[in-house]
Amino acid sequence: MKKLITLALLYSISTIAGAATATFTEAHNITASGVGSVGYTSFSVTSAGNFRFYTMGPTIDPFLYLANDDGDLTEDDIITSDDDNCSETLCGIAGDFYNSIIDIALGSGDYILGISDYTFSSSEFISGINNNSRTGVANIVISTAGIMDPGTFSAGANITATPLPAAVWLMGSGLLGVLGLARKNKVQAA
Ligand SMILES: [Ca+2]
Ligand SMILES: [Ca+2]
Ligand SMILES: [Ca+2]
Repeated sequence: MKKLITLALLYSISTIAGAATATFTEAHNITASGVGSVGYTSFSVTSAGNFRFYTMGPTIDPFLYLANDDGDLTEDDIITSDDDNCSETLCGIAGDFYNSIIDIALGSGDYILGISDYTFSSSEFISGINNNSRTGVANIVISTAGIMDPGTFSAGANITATPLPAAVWLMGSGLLGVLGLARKNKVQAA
């Protein structure tokens, strides 16, 4: 699972009170089976607020999961999921079915979204492997336009989505490798 998480782009999101509502979109090419049959979008909330997550999948019937991202995706990380609750006005049609939407208040922390074609079980979300009858490009949209608690969200907020370059991941894993090597050498020298 760790491998899939590091393959996903990482976004840092902060809400700025009073700023305009913003959205960020990541496209996933949902394949019929194997790696690629589930799309993941990882993000961090740096400032607690209300968020909206929705799908735009014109050819698949999207199903969306939201989970805490502790680096090891397990069933107990799942916060919620949705299949068909997004209006066609907001999300468009989806493979003759409907898109998904999650409106929720989140505290600061790391999270992960997973999208695939219905049916999409929690164990398939965890494993990253689903067998899909519909395939194609589907978008996960992150927005601060969540309306779960409009009383505290009237001014809107701003998402600062900063995709972490792949080089940072490579550098990170390279650094871990160097550290591991250094430790190994130390043990051998001792
Ligand atoms: Ca976990
Ligand atoms: Ca759906
Ligand atoms: Ca499926």
